[in-house]
Amino acid sequence: MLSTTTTSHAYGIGVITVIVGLAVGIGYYQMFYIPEQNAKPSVDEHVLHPVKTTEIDMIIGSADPDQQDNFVPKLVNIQLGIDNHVIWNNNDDVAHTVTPDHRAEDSYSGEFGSSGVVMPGETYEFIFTEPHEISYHCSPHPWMTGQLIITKQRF
Ligand SMILES: [Cu+2]
Repeated sequence: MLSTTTTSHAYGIGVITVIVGLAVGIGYYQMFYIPEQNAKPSVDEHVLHPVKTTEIDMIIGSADPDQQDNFVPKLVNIQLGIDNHVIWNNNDDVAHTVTPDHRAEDSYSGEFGSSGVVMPGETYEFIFTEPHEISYHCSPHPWMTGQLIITKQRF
């Protein structure tokens, strides 16, 4: 009689353990796994960590409308998985912005463009994960313009 009670008691604990385990598992799935899946599209590791960066300089004197060069290089061809991590360096002594002519959004990295000004000596960077064609400018100095053409790897 005593041994029967012990066995059924142990069985009860086993059932409760399984139920609690399932509840924790489902809870984890709903709270963490699903939101993470929905939050960001899965992007190839080579695209998230390309072998090279693309550097664009805002050269000294860019705020002068008579100066021809400002964003250097002006037109950049970028390949996903190669050099799609783009860094703008403000080498000028004036604050500039990186502002798209038309709203541009990357489904992984979000909205393209510096949120405020890029101060002298500072940088703005963005990782493109999808093909885009983007024309951009500097908000306070609209004669400063540049263009990015982002394409899939060609080979
Ligand atoms: Cu500027």
